[in-house]
Parts: sequence; C-alpha cells; structure tokens
Amino acid sequence: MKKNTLYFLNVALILVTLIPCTFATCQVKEAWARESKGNTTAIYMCLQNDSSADKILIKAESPVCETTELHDHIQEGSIFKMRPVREILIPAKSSIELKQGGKHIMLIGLKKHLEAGEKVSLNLSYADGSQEQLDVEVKPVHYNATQKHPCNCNHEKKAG
Ligand SMILES: [Cu+2]
Repeated sequence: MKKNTLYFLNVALILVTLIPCTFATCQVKEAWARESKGNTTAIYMCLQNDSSADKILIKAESPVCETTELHDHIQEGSIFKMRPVREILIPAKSSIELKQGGKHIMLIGLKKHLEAGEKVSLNLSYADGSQEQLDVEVKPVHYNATQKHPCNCNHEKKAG
C-alpha cells in the first residue's frame, strides 16, 4: 500500500515536471540572429501559441551579451524608433513575428563578435513562469528573412 502511494507520487511528480515543457511554451520557428557589426544585434523569430491561454514573453537572456531587451518600433512623428518594451504578447491560438522594423529581441553589450553560422544560446521567460531554451543560428548581415516568409504560422492557421 505504502509502495503504491510512493509510486503514484513519483508518477505525479514526473507529470508535473513534464507539463511545463510540453504544453506551456510557445513553438519557436525560424529563429535567427543577425551577424554583429558593433556591440549590439537583434534576434528575430516566429512565436506560435497553440494553447488556449495568452502567452506573455517577459524576458530574454543570453550568455553572449551583457543585457538583453525586448524591443518594438514606435512611431515618433514620421520616423519609427526602437524602444524597450516590458513584454510581448502572443495571443491564444495565434502567432506573432519578431521581425526587422517590428518587435525583436535586442542583444546589447556583446562580449564577442557573432559570426554567421555560429549558434547563440537564448533563454525565454514567460509570465506564467515557463521558460524555453533555444540555440539561435547567426545569419549574415544582409540576410533578409522576409523573402523566405519565415512566419508562415498565420497562413497555416487560416488554412486550418
Ligand atoms: Cu532593438
């Protein structure tokens, strides 16, 4: 009896440990970082939220730089400037694209030059406490992701 209880507790514990990784995170597609020229660069990606609850990205961290900020482009008069934002919302059952001229993850104070082809480790934290660890590929300075339609999750959603 006691052994059964212990077994049940173990199974329950394993399930609780697995849930955050299986269901709580967003699906990340086509994540890439731009090869650095100075000591800053940006990371772009598609974040897909298949769950029925909104997901809120609140923090990104990477060991390759001093500071990582969530950025958006905000219009000031006739020009768009990037600004830090507290969070990035990924609404339930939808997806958003972090892209050039829009929302992105900013790597500030790079500790070394990021070369095209190498991988950058990135950790994403969400408001619900879930986290996601990624390896993001560095692409050349002139890489243009929009030609490739990296964030095709919206199209998929409409088709479904
Ligand atoms: Cu920025």
